[in-house]
Amino acid sequence: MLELYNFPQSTCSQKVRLVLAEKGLAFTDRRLNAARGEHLTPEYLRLNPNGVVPTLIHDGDPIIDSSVINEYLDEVFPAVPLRPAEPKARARMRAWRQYIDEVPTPAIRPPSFNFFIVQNYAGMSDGQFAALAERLPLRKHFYQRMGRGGFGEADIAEAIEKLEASLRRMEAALAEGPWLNGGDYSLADVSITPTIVRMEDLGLAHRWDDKKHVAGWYERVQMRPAFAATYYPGARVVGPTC
Ligand SMILES: N[C@@H](CCC(=O)N[C@@H](CS)C(=O)NCC(=O)O)C(=O)O
Repeated sequence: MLELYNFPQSTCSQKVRLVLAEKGLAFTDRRLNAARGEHLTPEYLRLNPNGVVPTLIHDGDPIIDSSVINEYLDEVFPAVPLRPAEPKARARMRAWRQYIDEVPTPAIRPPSFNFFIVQNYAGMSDGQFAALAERLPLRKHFYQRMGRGGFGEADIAEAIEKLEASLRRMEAALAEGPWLNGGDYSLADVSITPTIVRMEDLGLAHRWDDKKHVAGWYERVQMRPAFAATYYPGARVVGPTC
């Protein structure tokens, strides 16, 4: 009854896999191959016109956008709740999710692309790369800005500054902790986890050397059984040769 179209290494896919695992929900794992453009076929675009993963199929109906999917899962399968019941606490949780969607989630993309995705374009001509960008419903201009050789220094510096600001915001909130939204693990923690994991994979873990609350939170996150289920072998980024 649940199917998830996803890429093993995509942060947005990992967000949804974390929730499915937290809730103990079985699903058919439909792993797409990004390099082969399996997210851009006419069949897939009928499910998700944005041409991105993840897409959840529930009883035959597609649900798209990882944050929307996660709220949907929490509404439909409430036995293990990941949102506070009290309206103001729920609003705070949503404000976290909004901030995470607007700031660190886009910021992790330029260093990620430079580290392990641009290599996929090494063998392409400029014309082939331009044609690929044209096919992307949501990311055409992002790819055009990036170019075949990756993002430049200014884009990477901006991304790192935004990631650092996000860590500082987390550090302040987690002083009250133990979780981002207070006493209970929630969709806010889920939303930021793949970005923190990716920072570690990109060699940026030193950024929380001086943030003991973030470091402690990350240890607790990794101890949750859902973490190992989400980050199965091959789901972490191990470098430009992966
Ligand atoms: N807002 C969407 C964004 C999804 C998204 O950007 N997915 C990326 C992987 S994390 C993707 O499919 N990229 C395809 C591409 O770059 O061609 C969500 O949260 O689901």
